[in-house]
Amino acid sequence: MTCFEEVEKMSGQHPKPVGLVLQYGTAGFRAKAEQLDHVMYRMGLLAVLRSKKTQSTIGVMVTASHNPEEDNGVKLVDPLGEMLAPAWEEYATLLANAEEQDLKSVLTNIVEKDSVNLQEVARVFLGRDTRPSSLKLAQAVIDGVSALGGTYQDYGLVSTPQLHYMVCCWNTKEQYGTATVEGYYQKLSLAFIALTKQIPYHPEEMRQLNVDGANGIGALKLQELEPYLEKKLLLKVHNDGTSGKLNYLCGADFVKVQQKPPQGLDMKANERSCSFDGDADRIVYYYIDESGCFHLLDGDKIATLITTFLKELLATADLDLQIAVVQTAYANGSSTRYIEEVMKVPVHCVNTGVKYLHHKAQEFDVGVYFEANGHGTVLFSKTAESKIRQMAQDQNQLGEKSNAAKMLKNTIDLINQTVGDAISDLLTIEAILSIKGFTIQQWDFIYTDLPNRQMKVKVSDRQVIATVDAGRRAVSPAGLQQEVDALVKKYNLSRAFVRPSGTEDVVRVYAEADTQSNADTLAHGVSLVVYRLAGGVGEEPKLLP
Ligand code: G16
Repeated sequence: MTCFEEVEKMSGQHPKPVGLVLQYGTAGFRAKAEQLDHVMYRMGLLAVLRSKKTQSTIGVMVTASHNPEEDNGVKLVDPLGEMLAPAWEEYATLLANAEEQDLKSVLTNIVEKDSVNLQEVARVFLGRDTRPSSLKLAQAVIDGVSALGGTYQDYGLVSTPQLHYMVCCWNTKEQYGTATVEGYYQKLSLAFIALTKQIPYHPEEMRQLNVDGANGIGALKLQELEPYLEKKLLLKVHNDGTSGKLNYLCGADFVKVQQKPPQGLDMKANERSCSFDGDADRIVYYYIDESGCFHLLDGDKIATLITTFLKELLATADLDLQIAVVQTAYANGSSTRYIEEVMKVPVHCVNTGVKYLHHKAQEFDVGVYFEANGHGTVLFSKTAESKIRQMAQDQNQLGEKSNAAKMLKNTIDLINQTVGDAISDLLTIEAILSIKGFTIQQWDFIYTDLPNRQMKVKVSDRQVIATVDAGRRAVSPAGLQQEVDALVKKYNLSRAFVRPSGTEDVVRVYAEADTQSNADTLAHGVSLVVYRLAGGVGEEPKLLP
């Protein structure tokens, strides 16, 4: 029996719902959990082929991240912990949508087109989030891996960035770190403690941080991490999954989009708080001031803080390394202006999706990338990393210069360079605030966000909207962009765009303007245009009360 015969035999246990068509979107497949069994099985197959092709271990993460608990999804992780290569995203889509009888020929085509040697061994690392559906779907992935003769290691409940980290560790023969969850905690906590070692213990209230775990995996993993932190940081984890529902009225996406605190977190004025998303790859910070006003510090503010810190250290260490920031269309206009004009750091705008930001950031010695939604990290080129490590070890370097190099080295070890990681970002931000002696208010005051609003519009087929210019201009349906432009002209400091989501069945609308009321009215006006010209379904979009 050939290996594909076993695949076909097993595939009967993972039937594809008739007529269902899915696409490998912004971050893998996302759909209602009950529609995904066949996709998981087939992604197990694809991971085996990818592993044979790259002669490396491949990661498969069962998660729908920020989506509602009823959804699920899958993200594939390439050898160095990056997102799956674009050509293989296409294979993933073809495989997921193949009818039962065509499965063998789709697999054969991939093998031939990419010259996959089926005799190679294959190894897959598997992880899952806390959704009730994830265990069963992870079993479907295992069935796929086994049907094609691959081996697997099941890490069970892990955050998405932990799985990325472990794939990278394993494939670099543990040069990047030890490929275990404990190895991850050890590496990050050692770097955090080393980075903050010159700072005396701050009073308890300054070391305390409220964390909204979105009732997901991040809450569990933070509780495991805390003992490693030697009380340098005191984490108060809320929405830890013991009672509430995943991502429901909580989590980074809720806080960012709604611009209000999550439920289940009782904050005192000026207390530092943050939210993770469902698979702990995003983080946003916030606080409430004495007058009860909510202040959000999103991915743009995080990018600004980290870039300021790194730029100062590079200058002190006298290291001539090129630093740049990568953002998307959702970046607040004030942040882009501040980074370019005040900090004099170049900013690049790319399509939404961490895979695009990551790729762009690889072009620089130090590439800081963050989406406004809190998804991001820092990449150091090989040259930058070796220059920094060399200087940090150099016994002849003294004083400020040597100290700066050591801090840069510890930052490299603290940052998860494989992908945006809420836990690693949290520790980096906390270390920087502590070193700089910044309160969250001082961080917030670096620049003032332009008021903005995001809305979602339901349409019958969101693919009727096509965009260019990093998602900032719509080229179809006809007339849509002209109407958006006309609305934007009515307001000061205004900007708006629409794009189809790659993770939810909606069209996203973003608007910013000089006042909150103008941003809200503009977003509403644009939503109505989308509803009218792009086949809106259900109720017309409403202006926020
Ligand atoms: C994913 C991607 C992010 C993207 C977000 C929303 O996040 O990893 O890069 O910004 O989806 O994408 P879209 O606007 O296309 O729906 P997550 O945290 O859900 O994996």
